[in-house]
Amino acid sequence: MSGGRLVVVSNRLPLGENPSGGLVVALEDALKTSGGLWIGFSGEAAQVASDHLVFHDGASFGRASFDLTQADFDSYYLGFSNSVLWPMCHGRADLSHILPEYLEGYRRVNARIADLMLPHLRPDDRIWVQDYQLFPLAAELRKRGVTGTIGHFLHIPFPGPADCAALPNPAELFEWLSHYDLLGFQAQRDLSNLSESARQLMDVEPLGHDRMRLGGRLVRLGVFPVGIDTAAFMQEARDAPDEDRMRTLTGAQMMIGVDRLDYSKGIPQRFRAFQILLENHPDMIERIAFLQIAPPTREAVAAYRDIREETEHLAGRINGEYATINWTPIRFIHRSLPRRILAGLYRQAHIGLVTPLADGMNLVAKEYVAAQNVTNPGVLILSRFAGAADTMQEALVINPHDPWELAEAMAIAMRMGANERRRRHAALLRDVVEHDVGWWSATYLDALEQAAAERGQVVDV
Ligand code: GDG
Repeated sequence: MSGGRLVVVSNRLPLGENPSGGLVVALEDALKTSGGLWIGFSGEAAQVASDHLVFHDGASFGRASFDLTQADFDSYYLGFSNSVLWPMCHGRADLSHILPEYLEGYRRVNARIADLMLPHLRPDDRIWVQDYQLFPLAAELRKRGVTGTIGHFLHIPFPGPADCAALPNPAELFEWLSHYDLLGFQAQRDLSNLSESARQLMDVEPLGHDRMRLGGRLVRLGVFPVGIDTAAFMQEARDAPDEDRMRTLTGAQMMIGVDRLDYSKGIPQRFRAFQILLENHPDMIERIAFLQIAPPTREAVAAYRDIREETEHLAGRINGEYATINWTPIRFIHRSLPRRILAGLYRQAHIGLVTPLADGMNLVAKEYVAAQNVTNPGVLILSRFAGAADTMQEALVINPHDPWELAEAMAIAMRMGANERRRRHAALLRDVVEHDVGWWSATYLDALEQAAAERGQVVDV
């Protein structure tokens, strides 16, 4: 980055000594070389919200956290972020739960974050805001006199006109967005949804394919598909415990799913498809073992308790019907496993099952590919509704709503010969290696720099 300091703001601050994880790895260099700062929620509930940021040592860049009261956490995070925005962005307006105090809390927390940031900002900072929890942050900073370059990246899908219209405040959403210089999305689909929603709800016409005038301000738009730390994950999978252990344990080929237990991930749909596979292809009985790892998430929200019940019930029913003395069709682990164990499991799995009904990108698809043994790789089954499907066409790309199609894809994957598996995997791996998380952040930051250079100039549009 040629300009000023990079300031990243995200809902959660990566804490602990030597923080790792995809985003940290991607942003560390830019933060380190620019003397940058990362700001986010500490994860701690406070009795009384404090009036300053808390700084943390132990990383190669500056880190500063804010706390939240339980009431703020409930309304801003569980409430407006995850009971209103999340369902609308994933095409599930029917699961939303709109309460006026959620929106108030969301506005209040974003305003407070702006207040806390203000004393630490410099005029030439490049501020990069992450995700849907912080849409109003640029508007709040502008109100407080911040005139520098601010970008946003949305990790989840952007809603189309029908879902935008289901929000309690569609016009306010566009007002929030208008204060960014650059809006980044995972996939072309999201950029198109933004343009179409703005056109239908706000009567705004896009300026070409990558600019829009919102509220009198010029906003640049771009698609930046996020990746993983591919080289590190490949290494982790190679170093993982012995490949044959799992197979001798189960005596069957493994099919794996790894998802937070979220209704957007299509877990019940894949269980139903698996049942159809066993029904239509009885030769698969005792030959395929489905391992679903689904750590709990947002359990205080009712829709998440419902999905847990539905999933456990289905797994129990299918196991009751098909299990033999020697074989359990579905193993469902409702806990988080250590990353290196996960890497080893991906590598041992003959099928990686990634079937969200809607997903910004889906990093599990990329991790599964990176973890494979290149001489005997497994097969990725991928939902066409994951952002990842845009670039991962050599997977078996399926419609997750159609359990018959999905069951057939499982049968095809089970029978696929080594040559075809290698050919498909090589193409997928090329994409995952080339477009890793470092590529993602560098591409976004270049675009933000470009936006900074163009600001102040009269742009001919
Ligand atoms: C959002 C968007 C977008 C899962 N279980 C365990 C575990 N995981 C890790 C996976 C993967 C990550 O969590 C999940 O990432 P996804 O991309 O699949 O999904 P979201 O959490 O919904 O993320 C998504 C992403 O942001 C990035 O922009 O791709 O579309 O929804 O890395 O491996 N990790 C460990 N144990 C588990 O049990 N250690």
